[in-house]
Amino acid sequence: MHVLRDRGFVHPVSSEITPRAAYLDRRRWLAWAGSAAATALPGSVAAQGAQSPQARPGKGAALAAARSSVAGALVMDKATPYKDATTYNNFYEFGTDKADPSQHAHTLKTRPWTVAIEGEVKKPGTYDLDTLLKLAPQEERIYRLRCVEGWSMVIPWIGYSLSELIKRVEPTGNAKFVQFVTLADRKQMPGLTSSVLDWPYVEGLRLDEAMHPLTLLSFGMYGEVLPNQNGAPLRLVVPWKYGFKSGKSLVKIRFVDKQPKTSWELAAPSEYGFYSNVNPKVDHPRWSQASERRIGEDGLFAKKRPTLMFNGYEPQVGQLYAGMDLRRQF
Ligand SMILES: Nc1nc2c(c(=O)[nH]1)N[C@H]1C(S)=C(S)[C@@H](COP(=O)(O)O)O[C@H]1N2
Ligand SMILES: [Mo]
Repeated sequence: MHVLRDRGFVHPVSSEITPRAAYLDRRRWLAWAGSAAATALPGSVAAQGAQSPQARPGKGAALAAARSSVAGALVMDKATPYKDATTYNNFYEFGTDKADPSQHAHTLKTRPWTVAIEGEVKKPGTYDLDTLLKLAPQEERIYRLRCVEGWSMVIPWIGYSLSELIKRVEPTGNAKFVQFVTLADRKQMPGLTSSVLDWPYVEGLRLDEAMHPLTLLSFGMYGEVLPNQNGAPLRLVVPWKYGFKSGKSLVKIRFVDKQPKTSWELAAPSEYGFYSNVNPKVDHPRWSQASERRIGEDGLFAKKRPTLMFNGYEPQVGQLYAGMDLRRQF
């Protein structure tokens, strides 16, 4: 992708201004790029609006990516500062405090790494990280991620649609759901001594949710490979769902015919359902879900911003839930 730079003002190349959906995204991206220039990254599409190249924000290896053209993949909100995105985390395998993952996840060994593909597929097997990294072109996508705790972030993720992998392993007609299993190794993960969740941490999606182009298999963020605390070496990012549907450090993807259990459902079935769609109209049993605090931007005492249906991705994903009672199937 190319943009022309003229004294810091960014123009789209006219030949790129099609199709319409991509154009709309690009306009929003340009607005975003302008506001994000201060934290932009060379080699990353987030950098293309920058007036002067800056060092990548972290210490991870660079991961090249092209700007995504998937509809809805580039939100216009200002990106969360890298520091906040990498020090305010939920990764219970390393402890339940927000600062625990950044302090303890250095013990996670992310290579060698394999992901097992099992169940209702014609091509099951064990896929090596290097194979997965090259399976499809890496794209940068600027997604909102909202946690059910009432905070949100905007992160320039790198990865490709999970559908790219799913298509290659050829689900059978019996595959109706996909279960995601994440690493559970006591030697690497001090949080596993706690019984706060059942280990390994598991998540699930309906096959059509898993196939949606916005469902991202992510390997990086902010122009680099994922930091350990954010789910290295690969994780899921499902932008219209609460953060807890986005499993980190995946080791197994299983195609099944029945709705699989998820760790949060098992831990608190009255609070966390299978679907976990962001729905500002349905309160969590213990608090409202109508608003959120943007990490790094909205101070503790600032007015919260309203939470959007499906986290703002309703135009892209609302159809997946047409006819469902979202109060009952929460
Ligand atoms: N394996 C694993 N994945 C996980 C979690 C976890 O505890 N373990 N927490 C989830 C929750 S509650 C959220 S909000 C997001 C947080 O992702 P982030 O720290 O990269 O922002 O990861 C999700 N994925
Ligand atoms: Mo969360």
